[in-house]
Amino acid sequence: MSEWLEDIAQAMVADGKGILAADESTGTIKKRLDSIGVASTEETRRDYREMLFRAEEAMRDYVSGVILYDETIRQKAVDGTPLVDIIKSSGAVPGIKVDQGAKALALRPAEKVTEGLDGLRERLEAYYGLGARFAKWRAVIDIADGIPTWACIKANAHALARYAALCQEARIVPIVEPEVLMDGPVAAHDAQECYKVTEWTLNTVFDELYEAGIVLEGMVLKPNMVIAGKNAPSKASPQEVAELTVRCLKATVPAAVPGIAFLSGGQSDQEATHHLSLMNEMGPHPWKLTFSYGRALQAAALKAWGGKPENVPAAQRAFAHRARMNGLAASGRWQPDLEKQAA
Ligand code: 5MM
Repeated sequence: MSEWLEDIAQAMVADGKGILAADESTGTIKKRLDSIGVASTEETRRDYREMLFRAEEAMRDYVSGVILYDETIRQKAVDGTPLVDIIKSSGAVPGIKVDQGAKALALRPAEKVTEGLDGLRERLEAYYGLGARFAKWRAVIDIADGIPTWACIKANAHALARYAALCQEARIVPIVEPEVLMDGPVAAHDAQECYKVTEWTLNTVFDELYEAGIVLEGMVLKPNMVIAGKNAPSKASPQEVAELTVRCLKATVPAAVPGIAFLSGGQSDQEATHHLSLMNEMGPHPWKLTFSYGRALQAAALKAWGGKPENVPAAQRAFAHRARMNGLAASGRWQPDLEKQAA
């Protein structure tokens, strides 16, 4: 594979494919495994992720890249093959989460800033040696009374730009992920409020990326969709979510960015697929629009697996189905009937 940042970024948003976000930190993956009654150990985390990465059809046809966690990028499958090699042999690009989590922002206890810049240059060099060709850093912006503040948006955007510059220096494509939360502690905002905050955030992020000298052709943006909070009194329709999101992105994301890979953020599997498909139906757009889902790509497979080796084929089928639905959505060709046919 080409080692040029621009070529890697293009491969990450290849037609009909998207990114599998499998970079749950130890605390998050524990919650996921708890939900199916499986203890979170190094071995069960490996078994679960090996099941996903060995899902041949899903990985070969619909997954362009996989975001890994530090533990996973160093792990070997049961037969001794490095998990990274399994990903590469499917044709997908291995990537790595390099942020060290969203921590309380000093003097602004209701808000967070993502940490992890100290020592990042050295960590990126090591991850490159382990096979990572892209990285991910997630900033979280919450909406509630009086927040977000400019201080929070500015601090997070600045950190994203410093991270992105270090990545590009290390020949690693940065996924820039500023997430305006739909499932924060309050989450009672409507889609219009989400629009305003997302627009403010993305404008600030692209200002900072410009000042840091980022090559826009060699990055991928991973934003939230413009959507109401989970406790909002009224939800926006799928068509409204798609229209608001495309309008917001057109107003803020330069055309030089090759692709936008959405996070699912707490949407149901089908909602996340439906929204993506509607947005692509409205194309052509200046950039590719695809998925970088965690929960919305894994939930069905996790449930079908249940920690039992005999369930691996069923879990892989569930993963392949979800990946195919999202692959179709990435080219605006998903229809609700396709879900029923599979059921
Ligand atoms: C897979 O989850 C990622 C890591 O989360 P933690 O650092 O909290 O463990 C997360 O960043 C994820 O990549 C994005 O939120 C997208 O996942 P969803 O589930 O929102 O599509």
